[in-house]
Amino acid sequence: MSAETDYFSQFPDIAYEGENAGELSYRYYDKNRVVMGKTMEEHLRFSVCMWHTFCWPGSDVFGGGTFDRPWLSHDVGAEAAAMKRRTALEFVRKLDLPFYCFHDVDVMEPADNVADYRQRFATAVDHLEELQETTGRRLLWGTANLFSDPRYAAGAATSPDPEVYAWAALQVRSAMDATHRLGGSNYVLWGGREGYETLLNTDLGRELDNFGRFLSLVVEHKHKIGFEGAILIEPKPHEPTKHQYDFDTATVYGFLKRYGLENEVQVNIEANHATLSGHTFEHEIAMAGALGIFGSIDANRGDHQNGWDTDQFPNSVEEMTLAMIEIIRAGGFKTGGFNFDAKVRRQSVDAEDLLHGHIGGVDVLARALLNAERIIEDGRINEFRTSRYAGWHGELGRTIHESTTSLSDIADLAIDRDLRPRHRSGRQERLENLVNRHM
Ligand code: XLS
Ligand code: NI
Ligand code: NI
Repeated sequence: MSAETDYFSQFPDIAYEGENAGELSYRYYDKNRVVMGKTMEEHLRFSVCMWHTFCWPGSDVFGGGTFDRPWLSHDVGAEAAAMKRRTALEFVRKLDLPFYCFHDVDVMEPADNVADYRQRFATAVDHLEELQETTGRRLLWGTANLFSDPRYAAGAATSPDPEVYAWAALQVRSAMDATHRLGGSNYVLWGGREGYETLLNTDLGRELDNFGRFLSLVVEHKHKIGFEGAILIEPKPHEPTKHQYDFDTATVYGFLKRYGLENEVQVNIEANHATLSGHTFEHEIAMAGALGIFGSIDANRGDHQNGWDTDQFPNSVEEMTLAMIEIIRAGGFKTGGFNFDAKVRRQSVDAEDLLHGHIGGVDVLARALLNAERIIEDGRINEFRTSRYAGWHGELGRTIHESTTSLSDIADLAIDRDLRPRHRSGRQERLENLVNRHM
């Protein structure tokens, strides 16, 4: 191994060590342990993201990069890009996690024209194919970055300029073809610039139609190339754009319905995006489950005092347990998984910090899964929930749903029977106590 791939070589391979686990090992994530009929590895399907962990230099809006990573300090040429790819896949192997995720531009050196873009991305994909083979890692999802380049300042699929739209089509076709070739399980679209800054210059109806057209073309391309993974939209209400069209799961569902895509596209729910849209993380999962569009998760957390996407590693066992219960209620992951769309803090400049971030996230989610298993096996919460709706199995409940029943029929039933519904406790405190007993 050359010196450049030695970035993590001073650290051991990370493994499950149980109760007496050292800090650089897993205390709860025992990938082969069977939980509710599946191994932890199959339940959680962990993935490392390229962008925060290998591309972001530790910059913020007030200052430049703080990280001294060898592949970042080089001129960002072909060699640095190759070093980044090698280091990344080796890191995922070292953590013994199955998957990684990338944007097209994360894995290649920059390109500002069509020919360079195509050639450089193709080289990167050849290399990734080789690296997947040698490290035994797989691709959870691929995506195209349609937000960093200045050409996308006014949007990509919602840009007023059709030339920008066509560039976006080039990137998305390339990234979809690459994802397919690399055996990816999903393809993601996050529309960070698909929205507006001011309505004074925005034709909202036209932008939505252009966006709907784009997504229809993506779905058509998926079928054309025979890609069997899921197409996922990642909702976010704002940031970087003032208002983003994919505001939250319910909004995305309405959009999919309007363009006839609700059976073709699912959602990739990010914890911090859920909270930015004024929901809990588990609300977004439950909503996706109820609408039949639950796909995958970007695991992270926000900060309770800050109103932006801080993308920190998840560390609240309680919050993740509540989310895990909803994931299991939604049927668990099929093609999706837990992608760590999370970054270490700007002061966490060492290689070791990247390990602590990921190990912590993995263990918190593993612990949440074990808590969820106990809560579900205890059964009292689900039993209460079921009994709360028991009336819908009775005569009145069934009559309401019969297709021949009218609003007047139901109103007359209320009159004839002189209905006086009894108030019943929702038992919230009891249920919350039951959850806490299993933490
Ligand atoms: C940004 C998004 C982004 C997507 C991929 O807020 O989370 O990282 O996951 O484009
Ligand atoms: Ni994300
Ligand atoms: Ni995000």
